[in-house]
Amino acid sequence: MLRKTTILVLLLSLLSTAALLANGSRDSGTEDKGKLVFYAGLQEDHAAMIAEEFEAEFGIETEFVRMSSGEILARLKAEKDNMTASVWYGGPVDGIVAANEEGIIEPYVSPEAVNIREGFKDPKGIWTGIYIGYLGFVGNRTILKEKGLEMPTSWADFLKPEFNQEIVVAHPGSSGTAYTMLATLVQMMGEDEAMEYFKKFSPQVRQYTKSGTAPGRMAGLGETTVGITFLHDAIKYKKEGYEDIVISAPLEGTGYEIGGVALLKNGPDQENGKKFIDWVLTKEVQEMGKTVGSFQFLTNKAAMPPEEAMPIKDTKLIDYDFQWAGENKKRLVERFSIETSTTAPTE
Ligand code: S7P
Repeated sequence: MLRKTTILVLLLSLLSTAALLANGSRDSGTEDKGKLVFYAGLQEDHAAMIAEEFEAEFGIETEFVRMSSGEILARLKAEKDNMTASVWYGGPVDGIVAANEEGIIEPYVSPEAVNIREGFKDPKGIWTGIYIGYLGFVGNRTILKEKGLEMPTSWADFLKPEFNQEIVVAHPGSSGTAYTMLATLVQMMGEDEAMEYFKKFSPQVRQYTKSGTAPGRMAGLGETTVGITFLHDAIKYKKEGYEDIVISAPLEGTGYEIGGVALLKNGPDQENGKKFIDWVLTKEVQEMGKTVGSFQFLTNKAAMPPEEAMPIKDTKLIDYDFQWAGENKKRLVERFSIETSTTAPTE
């Protein structure tokens, strides 16, 4: 009898271990694990997938708000004394450096940061890189052909008379993508020369959008002839079926983003925020991006870059200074807006 009971107990414990393994480490408990709110600077579908997966993994109720980088910064400044979110997730790290200048970032060196490639993390833990994206050009093949235009392959091409009112680009006052463009040209040309460039460039622009992802979609829909965007976003839209999309990268060289994650100062759920940061730095979570069409290069040493990014891997990049770009963001955006007599759209 005793032997039978022992065997039964053993069997039951084996079964429950097997059930646990089958579930992975997914949380199935009922204990209250608190909440997490993050502000997302990357694409909405990417943020939604990550929020859902994090909640399923840890049993922590997770919410996010997707905004462009400039909007996140403005919102954090307004909420500084009464923070709603604990984490800034995604978007170029220039924005996080600018937020740190305002005293909004809590330094956090995640134990996972050892697995992030050198040069793609701040040594003091102000930000840690999660992906890398290259800035470039997008166009609509049919419209270019109809208008007898060549796809631009240099920054100088945008100043040609034939591109007058044919360009869509985001405004650096709202968009992290567009600020990457502004800081790139200032680093390549020097500030005064870059501002002269933008004074000539701006009348060529048909529309300034709020987000830097819009020009790619608009080129796909035939709503613009050409635009400036992160190349992985153009690749995403092409893969989603906008087959008329063509891309190119400037021959003189181009800037790039390190998309980052950071802990916010005085956030309401700091421990959950740290757990989230540790988790999003892992190889497995970085590799989830491609399942929703996020084709950036990855920062985790063990992570496999998406195959879709391979055609742009040899893009000529400048030695972009993220610290300088973040520290000078406020001033450069103000000067850009004055020199071009433009403001960031709110819609
Ligand atoms: O998630 C795609 C992605 O291109 O979106 C961000 C991009 O800058 C759009 O944000 P803005 O609206 O601020 O321009 C990038 O960080 C990211 O790679």
